[in-house]
Amino acid sequence: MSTFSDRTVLITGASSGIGEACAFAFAEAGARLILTARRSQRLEALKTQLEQQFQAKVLLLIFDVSDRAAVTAALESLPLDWQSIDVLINNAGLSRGLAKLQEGSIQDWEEMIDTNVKGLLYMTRAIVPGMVERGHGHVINLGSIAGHETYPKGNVYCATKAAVRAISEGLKQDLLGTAVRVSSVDPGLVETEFSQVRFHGDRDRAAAVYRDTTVLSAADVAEVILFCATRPAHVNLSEVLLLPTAQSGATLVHRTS
Ligand code: NDP
Ligand code: 8X3
Repeated sequence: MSTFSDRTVLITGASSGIGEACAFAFAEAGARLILTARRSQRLEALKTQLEQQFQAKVLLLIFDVSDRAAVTAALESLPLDWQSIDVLINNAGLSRGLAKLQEGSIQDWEEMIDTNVKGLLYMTRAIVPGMVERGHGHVINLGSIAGHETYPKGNVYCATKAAVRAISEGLKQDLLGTAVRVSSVDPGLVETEFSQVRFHGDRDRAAAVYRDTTVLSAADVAEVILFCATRPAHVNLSEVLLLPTAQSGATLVHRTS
């Protein structure tokens, strides 16, 4: 029997990057998957691929995590046999802009705060009570090195990831005495669509972030998330800071030229 048979894993932000890589990793481990994001066509294509490659059971929910009513409606629409979520991977998130605070875009700030902090909270608030009731569950939040170290012009993005770190810590405290686990997986540089989103679609500027160095792949991060989720029930990996070998801090990146 595979590790995750009959276990249901909900992944936010599964249409790209780390979330998509988690979908592959958990499908291979035998999980039933609830995949969520806003881009439905991406998710439809992923569902077909996971069904063909792993015979995975996949259910899609298309919604914006920053829209509280949409979160509630999406989760309420789950068929009865999909409602018992065993693992929640709070991955949906983004950075917008890289600017001095005094010159920053308030719209960019609001999008980051609404998605990275409020969206994660809405999902957690809706799903964790069921985990407590059922006596098992695991919340895995995507933090970042940016939650450990603020870097110049990263101000609000770093603040949202510091908030994720505090929320993970607080949730672990509040769940003491239950069997529900909480992990924060905090990567350094990972090559995904992250920088394209940060730079509002400027591909050249995004590519420069990963120039002349070797960063993490989304699959590297998904492997660690799967590792967290497959420890024995009494083991809680609370925080994993996961950096490329070529990175030693938020702004310390070794480049070959
Ligand atoms: P991607 O841009 O590749 O993926 C982001 C995912 O989040 C997409 O699936 C996107 O789906 C989803 N998403 C964004 N906003 C919303 C929203 N409002 N509602 C629902 N879904 C949303 O980036 P990554 O895979 O790199 O990022 C995943 C997480 O990892 C983020 O939390 C990020 O902060 C974190 N992280 C990334 C690092 C990196 O260097 N790449 C390093 C450290 C942490 P859609 O647009 O279809 O809604
Ligand atoms: C993403 C990594 O360093 O670009 O959280 O903020 S970084």
